[in-house]
Amino acid sequence: MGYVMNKMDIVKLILGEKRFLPPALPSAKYFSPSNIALCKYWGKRNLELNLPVTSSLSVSLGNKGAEVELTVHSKNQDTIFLNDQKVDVTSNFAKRLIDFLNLFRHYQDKKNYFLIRIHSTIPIAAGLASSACGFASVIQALNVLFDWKLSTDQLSLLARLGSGSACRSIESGFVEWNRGSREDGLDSFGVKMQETWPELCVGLLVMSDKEKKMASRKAMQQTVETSPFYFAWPSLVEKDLIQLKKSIREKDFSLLGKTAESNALAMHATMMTAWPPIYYTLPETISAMNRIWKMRDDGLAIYFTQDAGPNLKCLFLEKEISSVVDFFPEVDIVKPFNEGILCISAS
Ligand code: 2P0
Repeated sequence: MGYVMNKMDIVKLILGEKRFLPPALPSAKYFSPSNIALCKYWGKRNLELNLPVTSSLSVSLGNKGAEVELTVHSKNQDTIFLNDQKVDVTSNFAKRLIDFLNLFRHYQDKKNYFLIRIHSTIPIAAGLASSACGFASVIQALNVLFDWKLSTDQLSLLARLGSGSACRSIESGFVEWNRGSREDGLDSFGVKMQETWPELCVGLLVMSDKEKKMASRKAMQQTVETSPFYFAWPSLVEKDLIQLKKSIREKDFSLLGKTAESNALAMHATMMTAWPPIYYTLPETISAMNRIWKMRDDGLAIYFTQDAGPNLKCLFLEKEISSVVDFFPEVDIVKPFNEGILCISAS
């Protein structure tokens, strides 16, 4: 077998000599939005580089995301604060972040450690893509701090090394992550779609903000290796991506909603048939699904999607906001394309 590339090889390819630059500023801060996949990323063809089996397509969540501030400090290790609480550097959360930062400490023999302040406007690890916006913000802040002047494609590619879905949080709006076909993954990054949809709303229904039972990276691998239905996933995604892009182009909301909802349910079907089985769905999730299906039967155009957690994200148009709030008073509504009112909290 030939040489298999690792993350550091990719960083060297992208940054080249720039990786030895000293910090251009004492500190840098960047906010990246979370993103919700309408067609999911579920399964990797390369575990080390987070290269996906299929392409995926997401919409970003306005001002729901993470702001990361990196300050160069003289200590001999990183210090991390999450929402003003100090994080134990031996925790899994800290380890993933430090491992990622280790890829970029070439200046003066890895001596540049950071004070890292993360402010998240979403519950961490509740299936609301917190790692995606976190890694996207870290790479963006590093780019500013070291004045690397990377392109959005390069930033997306490097964010992917932290967490696959982070490559879809470099840009806002609809973003397609092209799977690419190269072994080094240099053609696998998020690309912003030009189309916007100002009336589109995403309603967050949080059933639980507890840390999830199984990390998605383990869950997707277990699914790929053991589900007898995983073989059907790649061709289903191909069809769903065509339908989603058509729905966005033609502003066909029912096609968008139906495709996103069935794609999420199909992803969960592959997990449920993995061994050991993986169920993120709670009784409260099922009950919310039933209410959404009933609302739809009664003529309201509302659909949902679900990620690696029990929470649902409803999809509907602006004209339905008051009906949705009547049914779900606790809903948190995001308008991804409305820069003026990014977020309406109904509760
Ligand atoms: C997605 N998810 O497309 C899918 C749907 C969860 C369900 O991307 O291992 O945290 O870091 O690449 O990006 C969550 O997976 O996984 C995810 P890694 P990541 O949004």
